[in-house]
Amino acid sequence: MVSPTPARRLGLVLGDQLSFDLDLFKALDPARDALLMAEVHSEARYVRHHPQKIVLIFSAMRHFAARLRQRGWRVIYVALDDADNSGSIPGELRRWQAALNADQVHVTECGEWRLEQALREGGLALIWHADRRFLCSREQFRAWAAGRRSLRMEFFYREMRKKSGLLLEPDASPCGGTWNLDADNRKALPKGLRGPFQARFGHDSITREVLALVARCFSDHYGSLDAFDYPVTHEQAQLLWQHFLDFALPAFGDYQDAMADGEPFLFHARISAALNIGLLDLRQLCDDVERAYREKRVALNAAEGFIRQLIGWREYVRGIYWLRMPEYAELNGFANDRALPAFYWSGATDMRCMSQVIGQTLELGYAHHIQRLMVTGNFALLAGIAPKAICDWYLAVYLDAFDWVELPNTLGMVMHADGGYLGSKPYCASGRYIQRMSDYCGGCRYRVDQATGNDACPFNALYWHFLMRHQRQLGGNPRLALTYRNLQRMDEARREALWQRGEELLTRLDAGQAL
Ligand code: DLZ
Ligand code: SF4
Repeated sequence: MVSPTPARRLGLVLGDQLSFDLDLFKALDPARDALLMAEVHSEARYVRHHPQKIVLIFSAMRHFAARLRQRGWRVIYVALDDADNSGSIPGELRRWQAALNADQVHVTECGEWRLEQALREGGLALIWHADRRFLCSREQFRAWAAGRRSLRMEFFYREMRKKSGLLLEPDASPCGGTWNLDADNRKALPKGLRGPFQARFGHDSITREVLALVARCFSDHYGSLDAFDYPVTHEQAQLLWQHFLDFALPAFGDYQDAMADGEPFLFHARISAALNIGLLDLRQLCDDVERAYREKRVALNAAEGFIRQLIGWREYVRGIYWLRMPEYAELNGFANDRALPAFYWSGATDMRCMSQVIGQTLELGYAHHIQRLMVTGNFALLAGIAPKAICDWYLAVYLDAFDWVELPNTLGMVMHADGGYLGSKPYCASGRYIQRMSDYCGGCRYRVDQATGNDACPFNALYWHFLMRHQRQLGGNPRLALTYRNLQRMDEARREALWQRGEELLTRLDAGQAL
């Protein structure tokens, strides 16, 4: 008797899961199972993603589907404009499960609580696989966090160094005798020093087709398509990575926090989007950087600074996200309710630092961490923007932004809206910080050395206004003790003038005026 052909199983591969190492590929069999990849309006529109982000994901998905087919997989690829496209991931999964009569549906943990919830409630029994592209699983983080009073990144980071064995001496002590060289990552840029030339990637026929599709379907989204030059395959991502190792990593350590006019990248790797969608592998990156240090091609502050971002901060924020969602997204510790100023979508402001960072964001879908934290983020914090509004902005405009990484960074680190759960003090700063770490102020219509008057840098009065209006919450924070002492030492007239200038700036924002 001939046994019946087993029913086909179906595996879902999302647009940020483009890795050949997914467990799902090991659980399924190319000879009889099928994979589903789908371009859907709901994912592209739940915030108005930068058009280049949609191009990156669709083009990388199409390239990955082709590679999977070359490896013998049957891939059902649903393009955005396919006639029967239901428009959502759960919808496509239901449609294809029924069409194939699949008896099992396999999925990998999602990067976003929202989508994972939609899949869990989507009416199908699913077989879930862990996302092993991270060093620390959700469960391991939960176990680390359990019973701790304070979840400081520094202690988590040390655990990850020990777990990975990265940058350790044979006796398991940290290379160089100290775990964290953050203090050696803050040099201001010497005048005239520029970042290296950029690795740029041209468009093949797949990317050209996607560019046309996105231009047609997402003309209502903010951001330009013109400069799209990002890697869309694993091979291209490797070239971008190699370029960083050769040309930028040696200076990355010193100038990690520096900013300069007309220099969107400086010595940053620009690999975060490729890493977050699966085109690069975390362990390989860390091993390559460690090797560069051991072979004396780069200094320890560069190697440690880079590895800390990857196995420290990046893994830590992911852990926090899955520990605290969904209520984390609702936190609003300062009860902010101000709308996002329109210039976040245009760059049309006289504040040079803001117009530079927003301008490059709209042009490239990129800004580096200090630009995000200390310019656009700092302004949103000082101006009391509603956390949801600024979080959605970051999620939309950056090519590398997915909720698991964007939300804790913005809501927690930038906005301090979680009441200090993630950071022990808000990263509030006056124009002086921006002046020290950049050359933006030289080309600005505002005077960074003034805090009151029409020409005064808006960051200055807003900084003091922020501290005054939240004195009840922040006044007892030991890390702000010196700052509050300085405020106390000011004479009353000065404090009043700063408050009034802050009020005037906020009133102008509320009236929809640019600054
Ligand atoms: C960001 C994104 C976009 C724009 N489009 C798609 C898509 O059409 N299909 C898809 O599978 N994934 C897309 N993504 C990535 C998903 O939004 C991402 O998987 C979730 O946000 C979870 O991280
Ligand atoms: Fe930014 Fe103020 Fe400097 Fe102008 S003066 S660039 S607004 S920090």
